Amino acid sequence: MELSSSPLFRCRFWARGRLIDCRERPLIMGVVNVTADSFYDGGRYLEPERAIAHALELVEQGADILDIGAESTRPGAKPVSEEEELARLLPVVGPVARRVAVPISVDTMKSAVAQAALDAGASIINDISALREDNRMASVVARSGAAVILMHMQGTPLTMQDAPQYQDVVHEVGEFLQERVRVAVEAGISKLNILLDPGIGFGKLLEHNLDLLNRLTELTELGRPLVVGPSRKSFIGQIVGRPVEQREWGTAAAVALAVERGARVLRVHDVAMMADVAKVAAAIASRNLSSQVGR
Ligand code: HH2
Repeated sequence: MELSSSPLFRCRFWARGRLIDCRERPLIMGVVNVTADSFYDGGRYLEPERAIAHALELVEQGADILDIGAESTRPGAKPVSEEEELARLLPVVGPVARRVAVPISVDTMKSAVAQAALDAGASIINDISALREDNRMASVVARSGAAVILMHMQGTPLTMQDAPQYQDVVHEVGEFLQERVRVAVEAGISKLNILLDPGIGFGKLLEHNLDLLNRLTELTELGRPLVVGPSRKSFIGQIVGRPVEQREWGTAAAVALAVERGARVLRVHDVAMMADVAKVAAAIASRNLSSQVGR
């Protein structure tokens, strides 16, 4: 992995002319799933009014960014058509964008959906395929000046949990993300608009998720802000033996340690709770950092 000269916890990115700074504290990205089948909140916010109300509530609770998605990517999920994704997203993104000041991210792998969401006021594209699924995505992002989250995933949501394999998961995820940054920059996306995500639960066994979180600091060497999304995922269920509705405490542990190891954007369902968890973890971790760099 190529080492970057950027300081350990540096975190700044541009999203359509807006500089978003997460050096002082990590940012909380609140999840809004306008889906029927998401693994935790599927079906709850499929109606636009409910999704909009939920988005506004998450901002009230302290979300720094909203991530709105209309296609579940849980293991085994079936892809949603472009028409369906647009029909779910568009009645939500515009009205939310007009009513909140926080940046809106859209979780999509389709360039036409990304373009429509940007037109409706989104400024971050969260592409879990890291620009591999749709070859027009890079140019849509580049032209708009949006920020983009490039996430690691082995396989596709339909098959990714069948038999994930790695020699050294942290090294391989790092190499992959570095290569995707290169591709994005070559397509005209500024490096300053890129965020990176190890893709917790995407083609990974328990041990892989644990290694990624445990050695997250190594990925900070890529020199871009790290997004981490452990919220209520099945690796937590495997450890605590609890169903998805009862995984908030396990999520809190993952969020705290991810922050301590350099995550700067935490993608979570439970915004109020995780905002406090992240703040306390960051306050403790920054004392560490101060003594290391002599600030
Ligand atoms: N996780 C999910 C979806 N999108 N995007 C990024 N960048 N990182 C993640 O870890 C991530 C993501 C899965 O969570 P959720 O949206 O709650 O579930 P579903 O895919 O079933 O809608």
